[in-house]
Amino acid sequence: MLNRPGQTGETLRSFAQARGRYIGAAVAPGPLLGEPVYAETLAREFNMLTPENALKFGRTHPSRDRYTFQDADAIVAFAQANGMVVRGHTLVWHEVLPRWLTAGAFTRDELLPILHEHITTVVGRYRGQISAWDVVNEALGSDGAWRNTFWYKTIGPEYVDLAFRWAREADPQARLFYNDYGGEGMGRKSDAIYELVQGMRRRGVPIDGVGLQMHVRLDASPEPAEVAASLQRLAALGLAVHITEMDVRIQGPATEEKLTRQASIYRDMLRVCLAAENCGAFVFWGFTDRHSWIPRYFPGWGAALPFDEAYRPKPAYRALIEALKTP
Ligand code: 9MR
Repeated sequence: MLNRPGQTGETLRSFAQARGRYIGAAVAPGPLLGEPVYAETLAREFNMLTPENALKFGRTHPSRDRYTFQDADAIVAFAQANGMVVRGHTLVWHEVLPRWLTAGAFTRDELLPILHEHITTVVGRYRGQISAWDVVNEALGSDGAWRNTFWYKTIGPEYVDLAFRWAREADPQARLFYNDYGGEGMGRKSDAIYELVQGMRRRGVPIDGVGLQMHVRLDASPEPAEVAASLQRLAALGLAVHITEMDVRIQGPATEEKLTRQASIYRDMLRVCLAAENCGAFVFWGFTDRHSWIPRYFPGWGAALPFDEAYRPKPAYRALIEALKTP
């Protein structure tokens, strides 16, 4: 039988805290306010939260002259009430953009002040309350080339540097991250991320770290040694790393055997992070299989998180605890 967590005071949160690391989860306001066990589990197990969607451009800035912060405020208030820190996700991305923006036919000269105002308003509102921001998300494609996004097409690659400078001005205390997927190990994407942030450091752009998303599959996850090497070369640039969106998706029925293999992947990745001084936070993209983006985006896949649909800890949970307990 699985141990009920919490009874012994041995939680992800307590062990992570003891090691001076953050352990976090992406959260949605619906279950946070509507399902007591969701909120209880979060408060018990995590010391960092990331709003999964509530801070995206289309959510906070639905029309040109109107901002909405209700959902993000609820998540930030919950974090504060429970002594947790918040990762802000995300200021500049090519998805979840409102129509007024994408259909506005704005010129470069018009778009720059719009982006500046957006960043100043959103970061400024949570100044001192959001400890780290994913300033730019997924600017590079899977092949490592610039993604030809809404922002890139109109502004050019300088949008990245500008976004970081504006975010720094709006909250000098917040740690600023470039966040992307598929660059956790070594290879083309990882090299492209490295080169991007290396160039930013050289140009004096205020970047503090890289977010490695870590959306992986049971049958395809990065080699721990490669992730270690990737963390190491980012450390050599003076950059922190956060694992920002980890999940391990399983195809078909989640048998005991698959759950055991999933647990090893979680354990291995957390160990690599713990072994690296610059890896300060390890965040899951959700925490319960009851609320996960995976089944919606990958039909036939699921069971990607450390708690099952009934909020019971899975083998992955115990493997994570074990990794945190092992010096
Ligand atoms: O999990 C998020 C899902 O609920 C949203 O519908 C989707 C679009 O906003 O974004 C998902 O989160 C993504 C994150 O913001 C950036 N990295 C990839 C995540 C999974 O698609």
